[in-house]
Amino acid sequence: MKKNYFTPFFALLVCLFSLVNTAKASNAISIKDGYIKASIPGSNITAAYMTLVNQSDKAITLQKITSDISDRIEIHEHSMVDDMMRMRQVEQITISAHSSIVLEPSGLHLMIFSLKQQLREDELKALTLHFSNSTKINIQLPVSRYK
Ligand SMILES: [Cu+2]
Repeated sequence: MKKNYFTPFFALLVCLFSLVNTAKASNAISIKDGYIKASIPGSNITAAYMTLVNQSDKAITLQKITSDISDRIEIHEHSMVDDMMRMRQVEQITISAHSSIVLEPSGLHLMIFSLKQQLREDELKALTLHFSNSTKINIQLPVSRYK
């Protein structure tokens, strides 16, 4: 019986290609100045902030955030409505080519709901950022004091 060499070879090619692709994609994005606010005792909600830098010549979209610390992390935006600070969920954040977007306390932020444990100052917590083109980036963010 003739063996089918094509399928495993093709699978290997796909694997190699996706490895190269991932490496390229993660060079395209870098995360700076990230931190998670320590949670206030008794509260299971907090927020994370960071600067998303897109060094590539294509727009990249942050679509989802996952982590062991919570099953519900949303992208939110603060805005002033009738002199009141409001918060609304946004589905995704698109970072244009060669530009960056800042997530900060007065603007866009990651809202972390249903924390599975209290987050204390100086801990490091892992988040996975899921971007368009199936790119995933794992980051470690320091927990800093709540203000
Ligand atoms: Cu929020």
